[in-house]
Amino acid sequence: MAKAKLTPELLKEIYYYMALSRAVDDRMWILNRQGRAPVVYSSNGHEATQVGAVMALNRGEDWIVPYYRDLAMVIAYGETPREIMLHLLGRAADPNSGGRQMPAHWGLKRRHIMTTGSVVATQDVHAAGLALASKVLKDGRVSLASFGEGSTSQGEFHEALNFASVHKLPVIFLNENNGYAISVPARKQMAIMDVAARAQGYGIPGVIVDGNDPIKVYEVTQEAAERARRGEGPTLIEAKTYRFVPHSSDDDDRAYRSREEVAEWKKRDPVMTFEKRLIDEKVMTEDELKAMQQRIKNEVNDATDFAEKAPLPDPNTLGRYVYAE
Ligand SMILES: Cc1ncc(C[n+]2csc(CCOP(=O)(O)OP(=O)(O)O)c2C)c(N)n1
Ligand SMILES: [Mg+2]
Repeated sequence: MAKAKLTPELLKEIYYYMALSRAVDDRMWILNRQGRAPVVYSSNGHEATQVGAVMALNRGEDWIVPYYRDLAMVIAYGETPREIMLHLLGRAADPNSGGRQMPAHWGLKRRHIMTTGSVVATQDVHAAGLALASKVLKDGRVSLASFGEGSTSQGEFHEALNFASVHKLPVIFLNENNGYAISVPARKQMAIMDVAARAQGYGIPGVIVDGNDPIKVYEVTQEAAERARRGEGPTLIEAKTYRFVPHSSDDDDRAYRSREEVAEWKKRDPVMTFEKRLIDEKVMTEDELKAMQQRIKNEVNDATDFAEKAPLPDPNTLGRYVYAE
């Protein structure tokens, strides 16, 4: 793939996906608090990392193996707000799992989004496997696995990096380091400061990037994708970011982090800072921005209404996707 230029169109598209994801996310929390959605996992705060990264891929062709936190990533990869809401509300037409999986277990064949496993870090070995297939098939595809810093203490993370580096597989390991694994701070999770340092053990590049800047994430991912396509093997990217909301709608983060810490990070809210930058650098006018925000509002309302009216799965189909028919 030729190196894509950071055109105004691309910058606007990046902002659009970030803002759309934030709006979908906010709506999901409201539905949960109203008792209409069972549980919510947010990408709130991670939008720059997730959107910046996948915009540097050949979207819908390359494979992504996301984790529960990746709402903004799957939206930027082509999963529509309607499909997201069908999944959240467990409707029969949910393309992720036909309403079987709990929310935030992504999987969309049409867009090459691999099914999410609940067991953290298994996505790393899945991405390595997909990359091995691409190497054998010579299909030119890159795979990307994303994961939290807590999961890099799991064996699968290390197995995946080792296997991928030995076989020089076209895979990108994207760590979204938000400093916490539910309530466990990173300093209690690992004896080093940076996840990226773990790349040294496998002889591959370990790159640290500001995860609240979508352009920086875009650039390092583009470089990693080019390296992968040249047959030079994997890259570990560590995007330093923060989640603004509790781990899930069932968590209370006041128990383990101060309000001051959250407020400090919020000054660098990726959606707000990128919006300001596009206005300051005259990529967008205030009117254009307002029109885009209105379009987003309409999309979220449409998706919510659509999914709420959609039928639940027929109980007679309970065994589908589990047993052969
Ligand atoms: C192997 C395994 N252990 C524990 C869990 C329960 N669990 C789900 S998410 C999570 C925290 C993961 O934190 P991190 O990897 O930092 O990702 P974040 O949620 O912060 O993005 C844990 C412990 C799990 N799903 N799988
Ligand atoms: Mg984390």
